[in-house]
Amino acid sequence: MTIKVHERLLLTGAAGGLGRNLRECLKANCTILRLSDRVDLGPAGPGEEVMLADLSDAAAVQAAMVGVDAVVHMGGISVEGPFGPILQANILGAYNLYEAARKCGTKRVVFASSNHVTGYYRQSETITADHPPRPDGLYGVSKAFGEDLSRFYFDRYGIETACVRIGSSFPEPRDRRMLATWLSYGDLHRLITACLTTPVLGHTIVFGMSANPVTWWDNARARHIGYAPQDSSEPFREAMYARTPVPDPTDPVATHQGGGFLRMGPFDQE
Ligand code: NAI
Ligand code: 15L
Repeated sequence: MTIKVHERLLLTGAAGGLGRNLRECLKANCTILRLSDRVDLGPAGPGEEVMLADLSDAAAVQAAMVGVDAVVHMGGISVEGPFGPILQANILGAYNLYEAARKCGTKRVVFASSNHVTGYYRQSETITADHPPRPDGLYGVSKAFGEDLSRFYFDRYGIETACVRIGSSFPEPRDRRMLATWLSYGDLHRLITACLTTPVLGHTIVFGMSANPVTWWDNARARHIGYAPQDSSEPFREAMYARTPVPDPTDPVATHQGGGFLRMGPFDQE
């Protein structure tokens, strides 16, 4: 018999690429999986509840949090863009989520942070979770805010959080840069499961990466949660090199960890 670690688990951003992918695997960790997004999710399946909520709406987020033991927070703006939507979804949204967790007694959050918190480090550098943030845009700044906010809610209220700085989580690497940043869906499942099931999480920052042989991130801190990646981008390298041109060595795509995000913006305010 499988022991369900959490009675009710909330997955935000359930309609997104990673949310859709996590939906089935998260059920192994809970009795009831509550799915939330701001867009239609269709009907709830067995063992599921659906509650739509815009993250910028404090009352709606609070309602979605009632009875929830742990949250996998995938919802929000997931790319660089104008500040307005990022402010509402990622900054106000993170505040609403942690306030709701505090009021509802929710114990643990897995926060989908991003490698763009540290995108201004060069690809020639290897960084750890202790390196100061160097966001490569407003999106990265919003994720850095979420990380700091989660630290405060742990220190003040004891809400545990794993900030997972996801690299590039897609079925396969899409460009040469992603050979270093790729997180397979299988390893995504393993990592999120480790964050949810480790007995003591505390507050931690981990890099969401597979066992890629070329990497810019030292993930030693992830060991205490028991994450052991099983996939690697290496099998994709030869075909990737064959079908993509060698990038201009002065282009951020080839020089900085955040790649093309460094070229985005500024944006007109919405
Ligand atoms: P996605 O863009 O496919 O999904 C995000 C979901 O959040 C969408 O379903 C969207 O409707 C929802 N959302 C956006 N604004 C909202 C709001 N105001 N209220 C409620 N819901 C809202 O993104 P994806 O790829 O699934 O990523 C999931 C999370 O992981 C995001 O937070 C993203 O920043 C983070 N991440 C993803 C990476 C990847 O490689 N896929 C890399 C690094 C971070
Ligand atoms: C991210 O933070 C984005 O959510 C995702 O769409 C990718 O662009 C990823 O970073 C990346 O850096 O490849």
